[in-house]
Amino acid sequence: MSISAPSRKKTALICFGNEENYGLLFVGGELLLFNQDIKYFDAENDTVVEDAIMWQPDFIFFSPLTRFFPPALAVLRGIKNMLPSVISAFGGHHACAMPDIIDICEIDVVVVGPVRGSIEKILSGEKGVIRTLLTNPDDMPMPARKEYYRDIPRMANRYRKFMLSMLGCPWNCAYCSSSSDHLKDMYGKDAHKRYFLARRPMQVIIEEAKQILSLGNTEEIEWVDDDIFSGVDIETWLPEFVDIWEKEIGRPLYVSSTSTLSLKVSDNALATLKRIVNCIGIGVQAIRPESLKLLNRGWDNEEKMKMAYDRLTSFGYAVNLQAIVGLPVIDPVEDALETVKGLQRIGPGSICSVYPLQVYPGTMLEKHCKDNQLALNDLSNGDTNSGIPSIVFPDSATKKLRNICKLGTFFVKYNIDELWMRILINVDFSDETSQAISMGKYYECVVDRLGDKGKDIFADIQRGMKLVF
Ligand code: B12
Repeated sequence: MSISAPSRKKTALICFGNEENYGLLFVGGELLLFNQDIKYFDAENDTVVEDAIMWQPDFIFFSPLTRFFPPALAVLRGIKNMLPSVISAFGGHHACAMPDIIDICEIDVVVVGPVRGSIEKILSGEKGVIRTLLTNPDDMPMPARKEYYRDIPRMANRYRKFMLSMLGCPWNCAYCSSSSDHLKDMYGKDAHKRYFLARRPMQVIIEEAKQILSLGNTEEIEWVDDDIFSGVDIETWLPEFVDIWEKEIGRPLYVSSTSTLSLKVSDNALATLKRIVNCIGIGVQAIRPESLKLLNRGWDNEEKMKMAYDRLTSFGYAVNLQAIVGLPVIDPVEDALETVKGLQRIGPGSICSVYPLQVYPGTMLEKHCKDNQLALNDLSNGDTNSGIPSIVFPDSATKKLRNICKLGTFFVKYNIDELWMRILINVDFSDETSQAISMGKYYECVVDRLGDKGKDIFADIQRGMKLVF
């Protein structure tokens, strides 16, 4: 891409959380194409505001998920207080679903859509909501990982990195910000197909992976396509991808799918993919048919989930079953226990993760909660690791649901009897125990995927991150 060079300015990119801020890496990459000076700042450091001010940026860019929006505002206000002329811009999932955040006086620009097409406008002083065009995924720059790791070195040696080939999802789950209807509402049906359901070019993906390997220690890559088996080209794309990945990258992948598509994909594609994948996450989400319907997953059922689990394990895959509890039903705790018992039937002894339902802006569930006047819990901040569901339930139910999220991995892996599940979900865990359980859960997942190596990696993780529990 050739770009006429605007004058060189300084942009601070503010990163939240313990994981790579993938979207903001692309934004940095785009700024580099405009020959801009960029620096990433780690908002997990208490000194982030002072650090950013000291660098005297002209622009500050944010890409917070909903969970990080309040802390992002606090950092923004701290910086603007000392540098009132700095221009702030927001993008990413939360900003795209809530462009009205432009009414917050410290926010100067909100970008709805890909970064491509926005930078020239921001640099030339345009303010307000900037809507960019969705062309196709070729329009993505190379992520600025070199600069990101230079500025936030703790991320360079994180054992797991993230990559994707497809930006959107063919499914339409009620709780998800990347559900197809949500994206179609925002950008239109054609743009959804052209941009979100198409793939980034293979050589670009491989170049990105090579860059990751050259910049730090990486033990696995989480391939964050919402459903690895989606795409009309899947039967030709997968074998080509596996061949190149195996030859040129060689790191194991952790991928995600659904029962439907892992039953539909051919034996050949499944056997081929196994060469580079060590674990597949399968979204079970709920067991009761009416709960699945509420999540807009009426197309799924326990029989299909079981068949998919058996098929995947017969090809040698480790499977991580995933479920959501805290649904807006009359008896959320019973619903959750039925889900856990379903996980035990589908994958006895399997690794699983049980998450509390979070209600994100722009989703069908958000509308459902508004329409049905369901109150949302202030203590739930959009982070599933907190274990607290978004919807307000009586305190005793919230506690049990939180315990089900904490103990779900243990209940399923060790096939705990219902009697004991019912006893254990009543316990009041101290913070210390709660953290120990979260660590135990994390340990089981990492070791399940990476074997003995996972034990060393887990020790590193414990040293390098603040765990949310
Ligand atoms: C990759 C991914 C992850 C990775 C990396 C997360 C990260 N911090 O980057 C992992 C697996 C760690 C992860 C974890 C979580 N995730 Co996640 N994740 C995704 C996924 C699959 C892809 C997002 C992505 O990177 N896309 C590719 C990039 C390039 O696209 P993008 O972010 O939209 O950015 C483009 C534009 O928006 C624009 N842009 C973005 N920011 C900015 C800023 C400026 C200034 C400008 C100009 C432009 C711009 O430029 C980019 C390139 O065009 C999405 C689902 C999906 N398919 O979208 C969920 C998703 C983003 N995750 C989600 C959630 C909730 C989480 C968690 C909070 C879950 C939890 N555990 O509680 C955690 C948070 C962890 C953390 N500490 O950050 C939600 C977010 C919903 C919301 N409204 O907040 C999503 C949409 C899935 C869902 N359930 O709805 N996630």
